[in-house]
Amino acid sequence: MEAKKSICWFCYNSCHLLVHTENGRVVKVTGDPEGWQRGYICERAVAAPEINDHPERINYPMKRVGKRGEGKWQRISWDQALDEISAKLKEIKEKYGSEAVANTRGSWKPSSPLMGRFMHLFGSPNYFGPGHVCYTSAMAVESATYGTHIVPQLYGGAKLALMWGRNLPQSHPPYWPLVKYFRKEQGLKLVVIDPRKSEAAEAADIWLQPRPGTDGALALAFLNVIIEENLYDKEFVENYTFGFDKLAERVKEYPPEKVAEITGVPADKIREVARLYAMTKPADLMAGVKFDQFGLNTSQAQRAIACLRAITGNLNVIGGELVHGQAVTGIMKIKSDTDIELGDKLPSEQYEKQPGYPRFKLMSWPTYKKIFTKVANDTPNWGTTMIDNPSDLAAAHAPSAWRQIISSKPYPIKALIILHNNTLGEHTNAKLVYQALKKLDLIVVFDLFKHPAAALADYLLPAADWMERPELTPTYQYGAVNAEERAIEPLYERRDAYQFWRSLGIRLDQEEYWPWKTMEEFYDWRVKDLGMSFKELVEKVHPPTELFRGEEEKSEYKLHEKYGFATPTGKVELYSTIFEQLGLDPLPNYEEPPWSPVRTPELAKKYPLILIGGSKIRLFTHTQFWMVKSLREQSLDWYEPPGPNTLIHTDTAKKLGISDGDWVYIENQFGKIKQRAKLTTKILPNVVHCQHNGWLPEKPEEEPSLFGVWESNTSLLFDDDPDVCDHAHGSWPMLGLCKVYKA
Ligand SMILES: Nc1nc2c(c(=O)[nH]1)N[C@H]1C(S)=C(S)[C@@H](COP(=O)(O)OP(=O)(O)OC[C@H]3O[C@@H](n4cnc5c(=O)[nH]c(N)nc54)[C@H](O)[C@@H]3O)O[C@H]1N2
Ligand SMILES: Nc1nc2c(c(=O)[nH]1)N[C@H]1C(S)=C(S)[C@@H](COP(=O)(O)OP(=O)(O)OC[C@H]3O[C@@H](n4cnc5c(=O)[nH]c(N)nc54)[C@H](O)[C@@H]3O)O[C@H]1N2
Ligand code: SF4
Ligand SMILES: [Mo]
Repeated sequence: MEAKKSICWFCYNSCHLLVHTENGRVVKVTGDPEGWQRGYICERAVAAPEINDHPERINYPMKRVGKRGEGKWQRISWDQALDEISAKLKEIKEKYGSEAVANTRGSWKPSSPLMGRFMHLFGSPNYFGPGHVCYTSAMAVESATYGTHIVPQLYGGAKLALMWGRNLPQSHPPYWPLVKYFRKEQGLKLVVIDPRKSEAAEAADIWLQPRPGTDGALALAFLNVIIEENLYDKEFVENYTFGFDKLAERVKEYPPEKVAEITGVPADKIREVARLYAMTKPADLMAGVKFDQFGLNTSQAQRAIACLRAITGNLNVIGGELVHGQAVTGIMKIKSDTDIELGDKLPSEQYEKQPGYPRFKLMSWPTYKKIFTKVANDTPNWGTTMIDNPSDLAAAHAPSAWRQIISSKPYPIKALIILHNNTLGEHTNAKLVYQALKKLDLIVVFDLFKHPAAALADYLLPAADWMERPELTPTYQYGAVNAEERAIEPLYERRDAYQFWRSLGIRLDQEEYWPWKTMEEFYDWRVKDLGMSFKELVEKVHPPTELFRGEEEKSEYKLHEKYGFATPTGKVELYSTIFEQLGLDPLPNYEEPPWSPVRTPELAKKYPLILIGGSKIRLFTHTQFWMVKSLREQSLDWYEPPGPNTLIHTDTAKKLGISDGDWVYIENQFGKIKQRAKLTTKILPNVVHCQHNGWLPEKPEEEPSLFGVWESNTSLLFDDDPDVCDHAHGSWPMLGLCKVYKA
């Protein structure tokens, strides 16, 4: 048996693991004691051998033979698949223009920039994914405020962790032991803000329980207290911020008493946490993904916490938050995502065609090019352009894209390449996505497993998983580089994403841009400027070190003292001139969620409970792994016969005549799903929380079932109409109203 060092991509936490192999097969996976996470491994990675050769994996290219969704497939060769797909893409391009070809993907993967490269060379700006509701929108707002996004420091050196809408023990399991360690060794205090008493909340020194989606108001009240009580960092505010007086004026509108009414958090608690955050230095305000999912108020809530970090002097200090461009100049010798993506190859008239533009300007190619890149380039000695994955930051707006596929207005979109994305399980408004999928002339799915949207595909292509491909990602988190060779050669006819895009690219006149035959050769090119090969780099980075953090950054974090911030004013913009330029409110404000007891009281009479959901579960990654037997067996939250659970307060359930384990309908103006009630006292009495599984892999593939995607999928209960999306970047809401009753 041989132990190969590897990096897990079952979720973005990127744990360093040892993959034990025998005769080219994975037999066991364990945590790497030399890894950044010091040997930690979660249940999903323990199940990796089972996932690597799971009977339901896609192992060969398959072509649809029956009608779409009929479940009839024929095995074909890779060459046949690629020849036919590329011929169809060419035909669509000639008939409708290159923008008629689109791509959707799921959570970011190291291969994502390769998609950008293919699409830019092809001439289409139409790629979209969950970035709007998963950090990228926050990164865009941080970029407008600070010049680039922030880099978390895993709480090292922090005295206070403000864990806001985030539940580390489930979503970032390798970090949780670190938090516990820092609590013991460096007296780290923990404040958790969550409508649910999560595991993190159970362990907290202080737990605030706001009404879902009112976090923007809470942040404004914190700003109010900190400014009114003179608790801000005067030196930083004076020298490095722009628009403090205007911010001070604005936050007068949000005194704790008023915000207590909005949020349900008592005014004295608001004051207590505001004071604690301002006075405990350094403090790390780690906001979770919920901050990207409020709908209308999302960007302004993100702005409010961006201002909080700045005025309390927590930027660019150890234990606070680092600003990206200044933190990692040392690893800039590795070809970046921007270098890979070749965004400049896409003609500017194509940028403007992105669905969602010009309504949602902040995340768009024109803003990325004309504002962000320009400011970064104009700021001397700025470590990097403001962000390293432009095709994420400047992605098309998915809700607008789905609508455009259906209407063909202002121009048709005819083909969709789907990569690592459970499209019907993950995207809000699954019914609309379904209609859009049915309209397409070509659907290609490149994935590990057949998911509900894959059941509607014309071609299914087998993807290699992380054990079967090499890895190279500069990780800003700890100034190191993740570089590992393949643990095993891909089984069956699976291929890595580099092979996939290259073999399509060379069939579509892109040969000169794909000169490297393998992913390893491509990585040799990426690390060339380090003066070593990829293989040599792999040997050098064990254990992962701070090798690539420049000397300057190691000794002195406060680089803004030398370089300022890459914003139009060169300062942290509490008053955002970029928002102003884009016709948006330059100061943070609060808006109610699209549907709430306050905004839509009539609707709330019909649907009296607030619906949240989708909190991450350690055993699963979103809609993934629900077919993995060993993981299901460990899941105490999952009922058999199959049923994801809905958390409901015991008192509320009693009033509704619901007992623990009962099948219940969760219904609202958008749809109805069935889950099993799990009674708890750890949630607000007027809030219910639905588990997000998205599908039931054991159900039939054929329509109308599509792997049970219409049964318990929370995406059926949220809407993504552009009118309920955030004004600046268009992120869509993942909360709403509902009623619950026994099925
Ligand atoms: N095991 C596992 N780990 C994962 C993933 C996974 O699927 N499985 N996914 C990864 C990905 S892509 C992401 S984005 C991260 C996300 O990880 P996190 O940022 O931790 O996000 P969630 O788990 O969605 O939600 C965290 C908490 O927010 C609370 N919450 C819900 N609504 C509100 C609200 O309105 N206000 C506040 N303040 N809190 C609210 C929930 O009750 C929950 O406890 O996890 C990553 N890690
Ligand atoms: N209702 C609701 N919707 C949500 C959320 C929610 O909380 N509730 N969360 C949102 C968030 S934060 C995110 S990030 C998105 C996630 O959206 P997705 O990333 O689409 O979600 P997953 O369910 O993880 O599906 C990933 C797909 O990638 C495949 N896959 C995994 N590894 C690989 C690989 O290495 N190569 C290839 N080619 N395929 C691979 C899996 O088999 C699976 O089909 O969902 C968003 N949608
Ligand atoms: S937390 Fe688990 S699934 Fe995520 S990278 Fe680490 S080992 Fe893999
Ligand atoms: Mo995410």
